[in-house]
Amino acid sequence: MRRINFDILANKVRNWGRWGTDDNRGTLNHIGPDTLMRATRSVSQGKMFSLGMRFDRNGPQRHHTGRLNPQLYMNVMDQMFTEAHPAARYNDDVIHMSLQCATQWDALSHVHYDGLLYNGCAAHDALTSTGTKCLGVEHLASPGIMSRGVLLDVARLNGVDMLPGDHAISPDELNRAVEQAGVKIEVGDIVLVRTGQMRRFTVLNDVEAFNSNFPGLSAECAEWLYDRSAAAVCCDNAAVEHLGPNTMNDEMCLPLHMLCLRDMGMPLGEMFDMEALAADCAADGQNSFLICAPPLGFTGAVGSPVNPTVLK
Ligand code: UVW
Repeated sequence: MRRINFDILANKVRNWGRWGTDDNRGTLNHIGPDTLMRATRSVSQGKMFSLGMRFDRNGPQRHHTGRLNPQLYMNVMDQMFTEAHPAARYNDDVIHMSLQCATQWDALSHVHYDGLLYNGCAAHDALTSTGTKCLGVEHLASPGIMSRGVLLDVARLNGVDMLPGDHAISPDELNRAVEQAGVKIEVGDIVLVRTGQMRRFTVLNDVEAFNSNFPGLSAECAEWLYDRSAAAVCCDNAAVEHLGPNTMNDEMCLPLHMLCLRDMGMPLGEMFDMEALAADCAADGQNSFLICAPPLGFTGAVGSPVNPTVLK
């Protein structure tokens, strides 16, 4: 298929070489001391929120997709340390899971096209069965991901609990959500977009609906994020972007993934549960806060689970 609009957009947002030829952190480089100090100034109330889902066998993955909900096994139970102290015992556990199964970061190596990943890294050199040699999630884990976060509650903007599955969020809608939030997006901010999709899983308990059609960002939002020098974007759905029955027929499959991860170098935060935070923001009118969401440093992994923590 010929690519015209996609390639124009990709050329506009491409950050290759901007932070050096061996850069692995992409737009997280926008987070400097000024951004972090601004983040601390958004903390004034001592309220804390977790945006992480539970990690267990009843997670949002369906069996046929190849992604596995966490399977936890106790491999050591009620074990004695030493016969000298029989009363002192310990327990250990093991987990088998897809790193992408619940609240998680996509590393910059998660997707690619035309044989190249972010910063021009060649897929055939980088990708191996034991992990990626470049752009692994370990580079996002150190020194971590922390910044000022801004909640853009697009569901609330539209006066609904959940946007319908065919809703593709436009850049203009993001502008209106920024106006509603009363905050200007500044260099290095992490943008959190709420669609209400998480409720299809946590409230309606409907795994099919949660995974079928996602309200989410349209591909054009990549340029919006680029223009504002955002550090990352997170959403309460499983792909950040809008996915519906027709979206795979576009010029590019998963266009926002390709533009953000591969061209811009922007990590995507998926399945962030923003419900409690959004209710609080609607109540107190404060839509900016400190967010701390470091992935785990799995060497060579293309993503990582995370338990994002917000402090207001
Ligand atoms: C894919 O399905 C490729 O991506 P994600 O899990 O990031 O939505």
